[in-house]
Amino acid sequence: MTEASPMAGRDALEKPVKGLDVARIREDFPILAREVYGKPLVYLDNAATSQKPRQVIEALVRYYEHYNANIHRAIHCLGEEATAAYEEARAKVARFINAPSPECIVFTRNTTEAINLVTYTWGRANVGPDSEVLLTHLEHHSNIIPWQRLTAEKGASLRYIGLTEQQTLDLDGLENLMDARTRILGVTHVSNALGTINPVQKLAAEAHRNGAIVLVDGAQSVPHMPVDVQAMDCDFFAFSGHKMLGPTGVGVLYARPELLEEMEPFLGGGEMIKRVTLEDATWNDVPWKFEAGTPNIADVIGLGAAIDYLNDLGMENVRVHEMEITEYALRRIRQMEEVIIYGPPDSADRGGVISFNYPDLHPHDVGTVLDRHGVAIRAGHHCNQPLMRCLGVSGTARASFYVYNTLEEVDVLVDALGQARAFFSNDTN
Ligand code: C6P
Repeated sequence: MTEASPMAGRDALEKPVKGLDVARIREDFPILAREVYGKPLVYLDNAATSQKPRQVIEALVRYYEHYNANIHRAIHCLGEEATAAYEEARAKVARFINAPSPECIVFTRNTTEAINLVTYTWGRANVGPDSEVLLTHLEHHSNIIPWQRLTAEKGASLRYIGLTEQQTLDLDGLENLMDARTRILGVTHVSNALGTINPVQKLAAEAHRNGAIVLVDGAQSVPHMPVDVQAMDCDFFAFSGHKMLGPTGVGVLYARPELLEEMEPFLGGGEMIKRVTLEDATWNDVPWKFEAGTPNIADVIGLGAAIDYLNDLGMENVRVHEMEITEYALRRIRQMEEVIIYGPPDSADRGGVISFNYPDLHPHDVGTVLDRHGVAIRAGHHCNQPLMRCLGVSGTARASFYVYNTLEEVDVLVDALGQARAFFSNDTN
């Protein structure tokens, strides 16, 4: 174990984090004041879910205390206020990802449900026995399982773009990866397991040249960098509010308007209809055609507050901050000779995610020791079992950063990693 002392490393590597006033930001997050096992909480599990600022929590409380009502149906004042706030949140989401209009935005429960909506509706109508669905080895299970189920049901084939040695997508001969049978390419914008940022714009252009459409899983990009779905030229784009300072229970599906128009509804019930007889029904306009039943009103409004918060910070600044934290963490962890780091070497090619392992320690054991030092990371397969198989490991330890993380917290992580090494070395001696 050759770990440098955390503070020595800090002196050698310190670089002021530009872009965000992190001390001020931290004051907005009540949970960051708590301790875990008597140590200050160092929350580095942001790829799983982010913490919530007071502004988002207060938006939820304000809704429940002042204008809690069902939407789109009440003719009273509370119902009108709730409807306006819900639809305003839709408009905020649309502006945040530069969608052409709020009608392109469907609220779901999460990224997973958004992708399932696509496979159940667009997929069932457009994928047949002669079709191929193309995914990548970097996909989260959410962007694998729904396609496995669809292609099995339809007798279609499922293919994957593999990885280079640098654990980026192997796009050599990209033009040969797709052909006229390829109906859709499903690709994650940023890998939750490795942090790899994929060239989604280039992939979308190639897919369109082959007559295929593109679904981008944006669960790990929208919270962390500016996203422009029109510039990306994707057809579907899915993400979750809870990873971007918003409440759990709200996800988003962006779709090109003409696709939403031609797609059948996902779930049936109230809200998604225009006219119902005992025999049949006609559908509501998009996007409400896809939002059956009472939606998650409070949490959608909470997501709107999260977007306000991120807009105030500026997504360019968020990205700069995370790159600096990630770069610093990569340099510090690289000083620990034994630790294997996965994913692209350069912080410019990755989001704020670092996956790593001690070759002889189980990531769960490392995570448990870190937890005792107040450091929350994720350990395991990160819902990427096929990718872990490609890497030849059962799992990794993963630190993931966000707007409130500091260089000092990276030092605590590195110190705790050293403690984990020492703890298990003693254990085996
Ligand atoms: N990844 C992680 O710890 P849901 O659960 O539907 O909000 O998000 C699913 C999902 C889809 N795609 C990507 C790229 C993701 O990272 C996630 C969620 C979390 O990495 C929980 S497994």
